[in-house]
Amino acid sequence: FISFTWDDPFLLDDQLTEEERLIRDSAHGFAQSTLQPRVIDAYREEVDAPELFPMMGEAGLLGVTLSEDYGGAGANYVSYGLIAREVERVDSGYRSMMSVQSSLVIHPINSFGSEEQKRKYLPGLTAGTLIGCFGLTEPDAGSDPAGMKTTAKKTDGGYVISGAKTWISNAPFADVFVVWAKSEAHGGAIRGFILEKGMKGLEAPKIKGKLSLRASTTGMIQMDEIEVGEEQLLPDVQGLKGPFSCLNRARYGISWGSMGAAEFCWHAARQYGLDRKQFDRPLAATQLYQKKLADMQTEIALGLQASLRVGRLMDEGRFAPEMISIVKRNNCGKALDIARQARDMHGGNGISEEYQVMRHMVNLETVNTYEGAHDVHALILGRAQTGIQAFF
Ligand code: TGC
Ligand code: FAD
Repeated sequence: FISFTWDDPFLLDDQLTEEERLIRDSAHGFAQSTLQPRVIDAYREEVDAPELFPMMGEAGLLGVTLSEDYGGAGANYVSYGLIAREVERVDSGYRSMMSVQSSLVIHPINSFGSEEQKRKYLPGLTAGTLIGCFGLTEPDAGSDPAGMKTTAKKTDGGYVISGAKTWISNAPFADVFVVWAKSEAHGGAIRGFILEKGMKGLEAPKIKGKLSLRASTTGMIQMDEIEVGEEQLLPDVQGLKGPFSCLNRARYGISWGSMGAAEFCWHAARQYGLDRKQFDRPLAATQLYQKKLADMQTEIALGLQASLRVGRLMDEGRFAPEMISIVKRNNCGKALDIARQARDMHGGNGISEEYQVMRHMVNLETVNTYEGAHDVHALILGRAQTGIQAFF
């Protein structure tokens, strides 16, 4: 047998291509040199950081799966997942900024947009000189987006859009808003529209006082009879499969990202246990401490392996959304458990910002809720295996 690599138990690294390893290493370098030094202050002060988008763009982190024609890297979904893992190793909020831009703004414009829309928005979005946001959730329609109240009414040559979206990442400083509305002209079907900062009737106030994901800016989108031309409609999709196909990609990325946050917490707890002595021996010399480390190692190794498998299937065009529900639900839930354990294993120091585990822990509360809450993914999986709808 070979010697065991404690921090890569199933030799995930061996299962990556040379190109994937290069992308992973470059994302790791950017995350550690540019994001890590600022995150503790940014989180405490709830800083808005739009300047990070062009920096992420230059580092090649935005729209990696997009073809090079529109400024992407033409990379695969495994690479996208590896980037999410490296960014979220620093903070879930920074990964959020990136994954909204890539999966929820660049993807729908690329997949459902006209050639003019692609040429107009995609190069700026991949460069990070344009910032995007995705408006699906409403005050009265969270887990059930079919209940949305935002409407698009037909006018001569366009639409009038009215409604409110809430809990929207990047909205307060976004230039490009992909919003979903029920369109009367299409029999009440949900359609996607691209709004732009500065349009009359569009406001995006910041939601202040978040106790989680404080390094990522979140806001509302208030739409008061915004008049747009026909060219702002995403022409090539109709119905909930439009936003859901974006969510597939973002949820998949989150399955990797949450494991990055969990790995940070695991490594921190291991090191803390080796360094800190109580009762004349390191904490890591106790059975309880080692059992917790073993549990963390096991869940992370299994979670990463599962995400890699789903990524490979996505790259082969053989994935089902339910596969993504399994890894999003499992990895977020397990990461949250691991972060809570790591916080406990740090004792009193665990509540200090300096040790960073508690920041990850409270971030993961959001990650477990957004992009389909933990229990909502259970219902998706329950429906897939029983054929019975248990949402209502
Ligand atoms: P349902 O009847 O199941 O489906 C309606 C239509 O959609 C199609 N569909 C999908 N298509 C692609 N991918 C998927 N995953 C799909 N799931 C469903 C389906 O085939 C059908 O198409 P058609 O042509 O027959 O009309 O719809 P439902 O209303 O029963 O769905 C229920 C449920 C609970 C599964 C769904 O509403 C759900 O997933 N809710 C969770 C909502 C959610 O995840 N919101 C996320 C908002 S965005 C966000 O959180 C961003 S945070 C990002 C960050 O900062 O990182
Ligand atoms: P609810 O749907 O009210 O759910 C509350 C609880 O009830 C949850 O535990 C849920 O699991 C449970 N529940 C709901 N329905 C059922 C059921 N049928 N059976 C059993 N239990 C159920 N949205 C966007 O569109 N774009 C964004 O960029 C975005 N960014 C976000 C950023 C942050 C920081 C946060 C916190 C949220 C963001 N969201 C975004 C919104 C997010 O997707 C929603 O919060 C999420 O979908 C849950 O909706 P809700 O908050 O209305 O909770």
